[in-house]
Amino acid sequence: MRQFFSTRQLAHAPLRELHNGGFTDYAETPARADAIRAGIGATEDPADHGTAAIQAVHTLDYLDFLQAAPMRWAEAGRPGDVIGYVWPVVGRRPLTFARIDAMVGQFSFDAATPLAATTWDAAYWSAQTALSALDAVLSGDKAALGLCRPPGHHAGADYMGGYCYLNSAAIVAQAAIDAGKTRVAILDIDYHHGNGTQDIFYDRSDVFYASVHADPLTDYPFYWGHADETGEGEAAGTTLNLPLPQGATLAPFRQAQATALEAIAAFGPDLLVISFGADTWEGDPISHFKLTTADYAVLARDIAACRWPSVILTEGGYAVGALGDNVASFVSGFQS
Ligand code: OKP
Ligand code: ZN
Repeated sequence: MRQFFSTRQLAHAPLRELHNGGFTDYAETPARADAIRAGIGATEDPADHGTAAIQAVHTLDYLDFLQAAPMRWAEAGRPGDVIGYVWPVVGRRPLTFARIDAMVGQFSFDAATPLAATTWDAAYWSAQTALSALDAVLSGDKAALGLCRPPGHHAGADYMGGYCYLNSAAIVAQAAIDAGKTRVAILDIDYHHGNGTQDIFYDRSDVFYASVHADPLTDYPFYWGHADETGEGEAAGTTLNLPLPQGATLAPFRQAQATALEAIAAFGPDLLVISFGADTWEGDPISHFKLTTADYAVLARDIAACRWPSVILTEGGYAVGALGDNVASFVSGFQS
């Protein structure tokens, strides 16, 4: 399987995040990418596809914000990375702000996603990595892997959050549609619900979003990913959320994934995008499922058996010592 990664994705390296009331070491580290590379072996540099595919998903004012905010933060005399403290909960209106604190609240939904001068380039190349994996599949490969770090599935059309800035899975799904595919499915098997991906395609009947994740009543991102969120308007029924309780092992996870695959089969996709997070692993420091390294090969075989051309994109996974083996196990299951 062709695998893509750019070392430019490593420069984004926030030090601290606001976690459960205090600042802690940032969990989404460059070392995660190094660990995955050590596990999966050689990767190819992605091609530069430019910004068109990114602009097909994200708004221009949000993209401007991602690139300019670190400079504005420094101009405001603030130390460290851009981080918000106030959000427009009641409703977001398209107001234009000059003050950085108002801007960051307008374009984010949490305080766990620091933005530095290095972030844009890393997120840009993470998206290019995803687009190169799509190219491989569009040119006939059964599957390809994008080592997407920073991850993407919490980022919406005009907001960052959950360590995510550009939504690579959404960018790939939209690029596939723009390349002539008529129906694309996204299977999200990260521990956390991909609220950004869901939001981007919530009213789109040509993109099916299915997610297996920790119940948002107990786990981040809390406000999205509940079973009664199923899509809106003509897209009603094209979002499927399958929350599981903390402590879930392979058996319930595999069963939920099978439910998702059945729904995707009924939808009849031309292409599958997989948001794969290894934070479902039993030893993950911020998550609470109980999958083993060998379980990822089982899950991957179940998906591969459906025979949809598949673009695999990495999302979370914070047990750095096991991350390479976990991603390698998933890839091996796809190939066998
Ligand atoms: C990103 B991905 C709460 C901290 C929340 C954010 C988790 C983002 C996960 N105490 N941390 O889906 O792996
Ligand atoms: Zn996650």
